[in-house]
Amino acid sequence: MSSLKEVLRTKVEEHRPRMTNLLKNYGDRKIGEVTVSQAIGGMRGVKGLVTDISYLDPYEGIRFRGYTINEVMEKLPKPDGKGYPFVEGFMYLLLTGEIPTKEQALEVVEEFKKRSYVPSYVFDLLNTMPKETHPMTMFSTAILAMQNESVFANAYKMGLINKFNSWEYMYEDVLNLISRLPEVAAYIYRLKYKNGDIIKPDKNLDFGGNFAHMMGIGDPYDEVARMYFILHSDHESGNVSAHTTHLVASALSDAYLSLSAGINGLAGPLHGLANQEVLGWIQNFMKQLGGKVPTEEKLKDAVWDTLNSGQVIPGYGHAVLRKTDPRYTAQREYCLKYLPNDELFQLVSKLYAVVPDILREAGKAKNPFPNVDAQSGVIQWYYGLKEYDFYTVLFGIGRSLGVLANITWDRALGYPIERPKSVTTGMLEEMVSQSFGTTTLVSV
Ligand code: HAX
Repeated sequence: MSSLKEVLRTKVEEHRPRMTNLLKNYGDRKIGEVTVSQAIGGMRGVKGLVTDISYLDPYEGIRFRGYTINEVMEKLPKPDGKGYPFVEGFMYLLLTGEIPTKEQALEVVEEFKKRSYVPSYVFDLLNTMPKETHPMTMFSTAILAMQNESVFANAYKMGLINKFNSWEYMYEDVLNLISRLPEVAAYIYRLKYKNGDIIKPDKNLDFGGNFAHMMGIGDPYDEVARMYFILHSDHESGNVSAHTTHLVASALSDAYLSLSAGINGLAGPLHGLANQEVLGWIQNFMKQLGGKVPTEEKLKDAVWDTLNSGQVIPGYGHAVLRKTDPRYTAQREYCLKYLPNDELFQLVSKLYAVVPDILREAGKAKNPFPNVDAQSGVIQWYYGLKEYDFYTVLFGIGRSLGVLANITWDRALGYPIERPKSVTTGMLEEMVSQSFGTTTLVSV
């Protein structure tokens, strides 16, 4: 066994008294208020979740365990001769808050390999699904099917779970599940787009390297995979995929049930599916222009046409961020270094030059800047992964790292079942009329 679990155990034991102290001595202290527009408007900005895995500042962007994207990429150990860190070492950081040594990262690499067996019934199930099924549906179905393997569910059935040890069973499921995801995802890809010509895993490779190998894409796609999974891993806990995973886990559902639900949320076009939407949208207006690279004027027309038809510009805007997403910037920097002359990259760059001003002029979006999804398809396309409805599955592998680290800690800290309170529209009307000392509401 790697030292990861023992380090995590120490961290959990150190952290528990902090939570107990807050609850016991400061439980009634207010940390915010909820307005009518927040109650109606998707709880935007309501502080009602606690996580230490990552924090999203509206102007700075994401920090993982306190480290910026650049710091993570720089500080974490890397495979020999490679520029991006081991995904396994990054998982060590998410779980423990500590940068692992190379030796510790390699221990987790071995741990993942030992756990990576995918039961054959998962492949049988995928084989029987209709060919046109969306790959995110296949991915979520495969994860759900593996619930049969849950160590947590089995221990629960046997009456072995209590408040103190439940995180250890969750941890087992989390590591097993993550280590299987690359093979499941690559299988879906090859089954759906490469006539079922499946490539077996190579036990000599790390998470990113093995994924690239099973996808059948040569170097440096292993580097792209490592970068991509790390960038997409976590975005604090209020986004749809993270919150859904946390919510489902709060009912003591195991990691398989919880992650499958979170992946379904990621599959929505306003969330993770936006990365495929960006490519679809670009291809669509390229087709309308007879395949020609559009001029800036034509691009502006296409953006306005989309807005005027009541649709959103995919890859732009964000519920929390108020600047260009640093995950966008990290991928843009990769493109500037390795594929500066790529036609699609240049087109996406041109969009970056025109969309923010148009969104500002349109006057609705609070954040006119690009998010992670505006750029992520470019790199995939360049390395030959042109089946863009698969892009959200890549996002899903990355996102699993963050949300599964979160639910391990949820169990360790004994977070209870989540159950916010709802009110009726009539109650809201009553509350606002009382607060203005009148029973007459403004008529509409
Ligand atoms: N294009 C057009 N209009 C947009 C917009 C965009 N990219 N972003 C926001 N708006 C509009 C909203 O639709 C909303 O309009 P209404 O008042 O008519 O409903 C208004 O601007 C205010 O929205 P907001 O407060 O700025 O944004 P929200 O917090 O409500 O929503 C979204 C955030 C990311 C969902 C939104 O910006 C959007 O739809 N963007 C396009 C889809 C996208 O790229 N999603 C991926 C986001 C990142 C992510 O989660 N990846 O997984």
